[in-house]
Amino acid sequence: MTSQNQTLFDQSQRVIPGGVNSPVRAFKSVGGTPLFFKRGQGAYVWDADDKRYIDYVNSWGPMIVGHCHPEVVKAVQDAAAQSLGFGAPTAAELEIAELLCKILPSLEMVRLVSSGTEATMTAIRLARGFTGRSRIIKFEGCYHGHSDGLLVKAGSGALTFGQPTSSGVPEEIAALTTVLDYNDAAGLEKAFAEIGDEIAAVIVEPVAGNMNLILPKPEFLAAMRKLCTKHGAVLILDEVMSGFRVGLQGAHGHYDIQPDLITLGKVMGGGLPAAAFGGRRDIMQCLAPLGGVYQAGTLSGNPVAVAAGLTTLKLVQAEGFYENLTQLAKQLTEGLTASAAKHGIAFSAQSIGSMFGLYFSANVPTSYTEVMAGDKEAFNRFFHAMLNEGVYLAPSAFEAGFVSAAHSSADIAATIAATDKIFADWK
Ligand code: KE4
Repeated sequence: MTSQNQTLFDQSQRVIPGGVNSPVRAFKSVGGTPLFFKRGQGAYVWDADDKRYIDYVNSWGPMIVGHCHPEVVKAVQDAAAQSLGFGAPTAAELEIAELLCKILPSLEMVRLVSSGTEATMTAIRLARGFTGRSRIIKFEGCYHGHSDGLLVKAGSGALTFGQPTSSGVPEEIAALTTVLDYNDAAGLEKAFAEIGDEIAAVIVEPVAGNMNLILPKPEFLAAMRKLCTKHGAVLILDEVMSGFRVGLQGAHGHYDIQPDLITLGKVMGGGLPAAAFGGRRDIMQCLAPLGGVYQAGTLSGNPVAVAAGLTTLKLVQAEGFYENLTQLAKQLTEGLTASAAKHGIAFSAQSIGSMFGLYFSANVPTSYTEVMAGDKEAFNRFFHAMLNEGVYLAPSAFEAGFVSAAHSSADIAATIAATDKIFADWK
C-alpha cells in the first residue's frame, strides 16, 4: 500500500517548492520521503500513516513541555476566543516582556517579533545603528536565520569579505560579513586586531546547534566579550535555539557570559510564531519609535502566540524542570555511546541541558571542520533505521537533538534498545 507520506509529498511538490515550507524538512540530507505529521501528544508524534515516533526534534526546539500540553492548549484556546490578533498592544505582551526580563537579567528591554530570523536581522541592524559601523562577524557552521547578511560563508582569505552561500544575496552585502572559525579565539583576536574598529557586531550561537551540537570553549566566549568591549562592538548572543534549552538562563547563563543583545525564539513561542531580541537599554532605545533604527511587524506580539509562549515559560520554571531534562539527555547519550562501544562502532555523543549531539566519529567534535569530518552516510543510515524503530531524529547529521519534559526514562530506554538492535547488525 502506498504510504500517505509519499502521496502527500508527491502532491505537495506540485504546489510547494520541494514540497516543504522549510528546506531541512525535505529529507534531502538523509534521503527518502519526508514524513508528514498529523498529531503529536507528549513525547510522541504520528505520521500520515499513523506510525508513532518518539520525537527528538520537538519542532526544532519549541516543544520543550511536549506536544499538546493541556495548559498550553487551554491558554491558546482562551486567547483565541478573545481574538486572533489586534495589531495593537495587549497586557499579555507586557506580561511576557516582564517575565523575559525577570528570567534573563541581561534583558533590560525586549521587543517581540515573529521568528528567529527577524530577531537576528533586527539585532544586527540595531548594532549597526548604535555603532554607526557596517561590518559584522559570524562563525562558520552557525545559523542565524535567512537574512541576506547571514547567508554568508568565509571568503577566500580569512579576513577578506564573506561570500554568499545563497543565490540572490548581493556580493556587496555578503562582503560586510566576515566569517571566522567557531572556537578559534586566536582567529578572533587577529580579526579584531585588523578590523576591530569597523565591527558593528559579533553574532554567535553561544552553544552551537546548527552544525550538530558544538560546545564553546570557555576562552572563546571570554575572548569575544573582552574584544567586543575593547573595540566598542556589540556582542549578540543568538539564543534562538539554546535559550531555555541549555537551562533556564540559556547558554549565556550557563557560561556566565554577558551579552549586549540576545535573540530568542522557539521555546518562548511554545510552538507558535513568537521570538524576541533585547538587551542593553542604551542600545534598545535606538529602536523606532524612540530612535532611528526601524523595525516593525504586523503579527509581533500576537496574543495567541504570546499565550503559548507565556504558558510554556511558566512551566519551565517548575522546580527540577531542567535537572530532569539534563538527566534524560545524559541517559540517552551515555546509553547510545555504550551501545556503540559494545559493537565497536566509531560513534560519540554529548549533551548540555535538554540538547544533545550524536556523531559518527570516534571523538566529540569541537569545531566545524571536525563535524564535517564525521561519517554522514553512517548517520543517514542510522537515521532511517531509527525511523523504522519508531524514533524520529533530526533529518540531518548537522542538527542538534532535543528531549522534552514529556519524555520518560522508559522512552529513553526504548531509544537505547532500538539503537542497540541497529548497532548489533551494523556491518
Ligand atoms: P527561524 O527564523 O527559523 O524562526 O529562526 C532562525 C534561527 C535563528 N537562530 C538559530 C540559532 C536557529 O537555530 C534558527 C533556526 N533553526 C533551524 C533549525 N536548525 C530551524 C529549522 C528550519 O530551518 O526549518
